[in-house]
Amino acid sequence: MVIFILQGYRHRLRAVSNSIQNCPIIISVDNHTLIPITTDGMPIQPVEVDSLTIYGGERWDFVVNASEEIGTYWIKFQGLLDCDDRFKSAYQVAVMRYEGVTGYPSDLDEMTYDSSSREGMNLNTLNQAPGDGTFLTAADIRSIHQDGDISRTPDYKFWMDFDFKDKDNELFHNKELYPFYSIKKNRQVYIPQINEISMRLPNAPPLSQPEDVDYSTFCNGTDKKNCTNGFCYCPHVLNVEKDSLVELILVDEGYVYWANHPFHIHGHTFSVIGMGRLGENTTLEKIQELDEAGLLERNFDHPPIKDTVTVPDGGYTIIRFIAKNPGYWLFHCHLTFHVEVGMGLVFHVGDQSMIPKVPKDFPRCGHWTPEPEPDFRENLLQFLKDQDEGKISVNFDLLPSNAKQPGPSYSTPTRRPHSNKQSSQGRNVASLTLIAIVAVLLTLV
Ligand SMILES: [Cu+2]
Repeated sequence: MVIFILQGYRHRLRAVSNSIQNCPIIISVDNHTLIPITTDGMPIQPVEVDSLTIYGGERWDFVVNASEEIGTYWIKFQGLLDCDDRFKSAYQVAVMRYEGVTGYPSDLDEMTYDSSSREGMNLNTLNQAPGDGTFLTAADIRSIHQDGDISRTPDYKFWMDFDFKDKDNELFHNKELYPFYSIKKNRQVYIPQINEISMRLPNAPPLSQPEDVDYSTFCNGTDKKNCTNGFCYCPHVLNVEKDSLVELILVDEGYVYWANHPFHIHGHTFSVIGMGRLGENTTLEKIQELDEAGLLERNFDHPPIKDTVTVPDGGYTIIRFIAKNPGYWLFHCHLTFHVEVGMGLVFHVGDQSMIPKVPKDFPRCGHWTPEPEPDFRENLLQFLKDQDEGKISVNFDLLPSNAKQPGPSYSTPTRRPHSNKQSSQGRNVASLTLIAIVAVLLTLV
């Protein structure tokens, strides 16, 4: 891809990350700085940086001044975590070309993973707390606007802690046939949960068919439902009154994997008022102790207004929003596998009287449970027996891996204190999706 620019002009670009995997991306342009001016569509006070890290679900607009010598320059995208040089060494490039010249900045074959980023000040740095000024986190930037009165005592304060859990969940580990600790470590599927709950969709859509919904199944962190063998699987719904002020303290305990979860809200924006990191891992209790001691700092001076934010692994992010929009709104990790298996919840804002009725003949839907295969258990046991005896060979790796270091895709998990269960490394990432779409919105600002 080639983006054409005019010397002496400012150019506004928009980066959108639809990264569905654990793959933040550092964006930079050789010899040029970036001046981010919006995040998730909301204007911010401009800052000049050398690179910008973008997470799944985020959008950033930034300005590039075409103030260098007329020529061609690489726009670089360097993947982190599952995309970094431990696993995939994933990077991409595009070309920024001044009007009046042709060609490329260098031979593409000379580009390497290591050369696909730019030194210097990075904004939205991965797994860091606001620090010493050599980088900037999302919490360090300042909004142009103030999003209402968010500094008063919140009407609701929700703690949300999350990590990957070694549960026998019904989605991946049948507790009788192939429980978590009975299979090879690199086949164990840790499940990312919020407050030890995997979000399950309700039996009918509450927005359009409220009369069909079984509200008795709804659950939350203190009232868990449908729990089997420690695995809770229920519609995780938090009720808040319209126009109330809601505070969320997101805690990534970070014991399993060195991962990163970008959290995204629907129907609202939130102010990012705090961020911190205690180390490679932490606990909910530790963060709560800090809060009780008044040590969780909150910034109310033009905090950035966003709808997607990262949480440092082993740390926390504090956000507040005013629940202005009645309805049922998803709040979830933006990584596809994580939200698919239940790393999300729903804010129910207001009550049903505030939600308009659906049009006549609006399509209806609900649970559909297929008839179980009559001999499923027997067939599966026979399959496993045949596999054990070498009669069947099964390759679980769906796609070949180009990893320098074959095997699990995440870094080695650390062990939780007092746990006598051994942690395991994770699943292979079968394929890499590194999607960063950069579109020139306004060539001339
Ligand atoms: Cu996640």
